[in-house]
Amino acid sequence: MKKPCEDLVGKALRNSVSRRQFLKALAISGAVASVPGSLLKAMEAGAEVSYEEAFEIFRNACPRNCFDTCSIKTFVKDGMIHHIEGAAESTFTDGGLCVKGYSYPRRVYSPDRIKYPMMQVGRGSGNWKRISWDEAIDRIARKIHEINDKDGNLLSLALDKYSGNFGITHYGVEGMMSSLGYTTRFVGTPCWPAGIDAQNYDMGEMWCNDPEDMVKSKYIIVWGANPAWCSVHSMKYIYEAREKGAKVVVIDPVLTQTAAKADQYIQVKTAGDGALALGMARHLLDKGMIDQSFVSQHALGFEEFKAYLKKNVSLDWAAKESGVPTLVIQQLAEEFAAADPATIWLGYGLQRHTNGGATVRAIDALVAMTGNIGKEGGGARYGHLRTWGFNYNAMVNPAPEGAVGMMDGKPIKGDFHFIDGSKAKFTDRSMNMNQLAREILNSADPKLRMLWVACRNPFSQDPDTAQLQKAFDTLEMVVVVDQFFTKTVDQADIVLPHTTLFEENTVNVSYWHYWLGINEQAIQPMYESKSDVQIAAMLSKRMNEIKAGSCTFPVEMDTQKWMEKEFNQGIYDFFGISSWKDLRKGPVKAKLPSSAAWHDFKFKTPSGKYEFKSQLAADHGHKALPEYRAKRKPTASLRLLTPHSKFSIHSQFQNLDFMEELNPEPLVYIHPKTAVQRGIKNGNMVRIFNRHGELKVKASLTDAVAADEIMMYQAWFRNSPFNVQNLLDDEAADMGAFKTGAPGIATHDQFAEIEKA
Ligand SMILES: Nc1nc2c(c(=O)[nH]1)N[C@H]1C(S)=C(S)[C@@H](COP(=O)(O)OP(=O)(O)OC[C@H]3O[C@@H](n4cnc5c(=O)[nH]c(N)nc54)[C@H](O)[C@@H]3O)O[C@H]1N2
Ligand SMILES: Nc1nc2c(c(=O)[nH]1)N[C@H]1C(S)=C(S)[C@@H](COP(=O)(O)OP(=O)(O)OC[C@H]3O[C@@H](n4cnc5c(=O)[nH]c(N)nc54)[C@H](O)[C@@H]3O)O[C@H]1N2
Ligand SMILES: [Mo]
Repeated sequence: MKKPCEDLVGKALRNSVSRRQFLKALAISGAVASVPGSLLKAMEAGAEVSYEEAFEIFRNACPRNCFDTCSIKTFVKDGMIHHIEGAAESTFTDGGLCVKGYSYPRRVYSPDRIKYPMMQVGRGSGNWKRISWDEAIDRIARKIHEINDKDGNLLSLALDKYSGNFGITHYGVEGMMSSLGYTTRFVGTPCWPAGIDAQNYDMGEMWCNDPEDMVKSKYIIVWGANPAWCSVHSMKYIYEAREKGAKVVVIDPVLTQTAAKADQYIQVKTAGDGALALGMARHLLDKGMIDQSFVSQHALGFEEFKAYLKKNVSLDWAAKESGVPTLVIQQLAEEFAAADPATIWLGYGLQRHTNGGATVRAIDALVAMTGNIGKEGGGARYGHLRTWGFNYNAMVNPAPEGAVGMMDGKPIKGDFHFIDGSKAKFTDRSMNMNQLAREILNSADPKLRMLWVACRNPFSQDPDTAQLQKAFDTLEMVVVVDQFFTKTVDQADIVLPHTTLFEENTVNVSYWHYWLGINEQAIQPMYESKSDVQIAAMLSKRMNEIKAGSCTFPVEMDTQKWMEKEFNQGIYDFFGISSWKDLRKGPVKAKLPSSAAWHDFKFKTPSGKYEFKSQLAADHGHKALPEYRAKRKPTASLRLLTPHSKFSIHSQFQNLDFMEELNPEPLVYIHPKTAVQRGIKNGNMVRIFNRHGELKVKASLTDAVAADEIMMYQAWFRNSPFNVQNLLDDEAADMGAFKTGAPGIATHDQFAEIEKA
């Protein structure tokens, strides 16, 4: 029986066993690719084998869309990955990985990987046939030329790319598109847009304290985030703060693993958090527990906010709307204001609501009025992009001579946005990534003909499967670049095999911590897999062979050279290195003048102050003040939550054998009261349905969820029809368009019915 790597490696690290024992443990368990026989023999005979010398060691970085962006050390023998470790040089990664991270060798060497370019005869038929790279690229290039010849432009060619890999060189996919001409781009993100806009209105930028400085906090509220699963490396700072006497409170509709580890858990009514925050603010006003110097010196509009609270917010109202008793609101507010410093971690789950942006503004206001902004150990922690100042050279390509970005004599409106929302100068057509199905179906002048999907799995991650199927059925060609036969690959005409992180070079930073690391190619690409940028180069070559000058992307691509080109003096200075080569010795941390965001109180808002009252927000159609915004009206009797799982990152990892052993099947979590009313017993198969679709899954009874809610973790179980997206619609969040080009998505404002199957 295979043992999960996490247990073994975790145990080895915890017990500080010698390296030799550690190796032996791994080898004996069969948990990783086999140990070379000679090494094993030597170890068994007790001979001294130098651990470091036995392997070639490479530096890697986990490129997943995750707070932790771990620094990895990869141990290679005879061209095979023997095992991986968290890099000890990063105090954040601290020598350990998460359960997903330790399963990486299973991903690289999975027999399920896409091995060659393939063509599906009849989309959705499963009738795949192997084709050569030349044939695959030729078919794609010819289709692009055909579109250009027919339409006179490439606006019916669209790109859907998001977070499968955040390695910087992967922005070369966007570069490939712009080097073909003006196309259609799906912009925005499903992650965090409402909160980004909210923090921009309040402070002029999304910026957060170094997570490592949470150890300095005296009071930590984790509000709608689940770091015990989604940012495991942050938990050690929370624990350390607690050991030093800090109180930890978790506010979440679900009693999560993070909540289970806190001093206090507050079960809030989903989407009622804004009322809770404003109720706390009102109480602090009544108690006079305001940081007068902050609100008078560094803030704008506090008097107006005060007037709003006095007129519109009562504790009874806040209690009713949030489901949190008035006494608890009072206690929480007083404790938070009395502690110095106190901090709030605002999760991304918290803002995937029709009122998510307004909620984030209300919580920011609470942190600001208690004087916790700009303070080490304080802060309204959401995310940052301060370390992302690369060259993005693979992305910066001019359109070919004569490329058309205009229609009917009118410029095509819309801009392409980088991950931080900053605008590039393309005149592509933008469409909302969070409404992919609707946008494809509604597209006109020109109607979308062709879709390129990379680092993205819409059939697993986007709402309304039925609608998405209809939309894909209207497309003339779908190309997917991926590593596994995902639900989206099922709907492709051509699939191109992509390398894993161990088979290419790139560079990685985080949107949470302040570390930088390179990702070196540790092994030869498996099978015929290639990196996104290499694929772009092949396409460019063929495009130009067919018609010279039709693509400006480089036609040769060495991923290491390309990675090197991402660095600039700004990055070197910020991280205190003189060359990217220094990163071969391990990851480095940015040289921060303070661990606190906004330590100099120079906010980037129009007024230069913290804006309780934001004219910009008002100009964008929102309230100027952080006012409460009512919840979405239910469309079925139970609220449906589909948050992130411990065993997967979205559609990645749950399909691996290790994960199936740990987490063999999907479940729906349902409160015993709700189950009794419907005659459902623990382990029964149930049907969950609403106006969009249905699914069948096994019930697990737990009072960790509220009686009026049900919960399933989103994940891709291979060989299973399970898909939470069957039940979701594409309702937008209130904010997000300002900085990310499209509003966020109200993933957690969804509703469904449940019955015994
Ligand atoms: N119901 C529900 N839906 C959600 C969410 C939720 O909470 N509930 N969360 C949303 C959030 S926050 C997010 S960020 C999105 C994530 O949605 P996606 O960005 O689609 O995320 P992943 O499933 O991680 O990755 C997509 C694909 O990229 C592939 N991939 C990995 N590496 C590479 C590479 O280097 N190149 C290429 N070409 N492909 C690669 C993976 O194999 C995978 O199939 O999902 C959203 N959808
Ligand atoms: N293991 C693992 N780690 C991940 C990911 C993953 O899929 N798996 N995904 C990565 C990505 S792309 C992202 S965006 C982050 C997400 O990281 P998190 O924000 O930590 O995770 P989510 O699951 O999106 O949501 C967090 C919590 O929000 C709660 N929530 C939902 N609605 C509300 C509400 O109205 N009020 C309150 N108070 N809470 C609410 C959910 O119950 C959930 O416990 O994690 C990253 N890390
Ligand atoms: Mo996300």
